[in-house]
Amino acid sequence: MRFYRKGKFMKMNSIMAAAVSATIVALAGVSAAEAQNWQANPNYGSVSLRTGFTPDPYVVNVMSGGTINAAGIGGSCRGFISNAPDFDLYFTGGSSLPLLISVASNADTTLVVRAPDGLWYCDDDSGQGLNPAVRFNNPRSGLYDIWVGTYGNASNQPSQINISELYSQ
Ligand SMILES: [Ca+2]
Repeated sequence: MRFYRKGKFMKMNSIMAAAVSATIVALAGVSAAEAQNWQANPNYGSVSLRTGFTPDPYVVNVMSGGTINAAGIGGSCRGFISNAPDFDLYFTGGSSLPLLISVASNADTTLVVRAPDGLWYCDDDSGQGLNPAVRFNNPRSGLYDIWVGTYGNASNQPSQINISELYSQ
């Protein structure tokens, strides 16, 4: 089993990998088989935000979808995503506020986020309607790679990523 964690490449035997995976699930994130490439240039750019940023939410227009089935990441990951991230958030935390990443779309979208801890956090329908939302309490500073997936198929759908410390879409 091979995976990246904290930006460092590691190869582990299956017994160790199983033990690590069990720990990771308990933290609500999952390690990934890396079919998608979090290090690739994001499709729709990037931003650096510091806690207390305005305006809140920070909104990014993207197209959801791609050819990769996010279920291969494991955990609750669903939907079809692109190889490269759709958007990269460089976040500087330090307050008591959460970090909320959500999607607004007329389609059934999903979210895949690779957080600074090197783990993957996914959601399908926790936001408005059939849209996803991911919440990080006491968010770490660092890079959040964000994919917006299309549930059930590879079609590309107009979507907005909302990045907020106050509320999710
Ligand atoms: Ca959904």
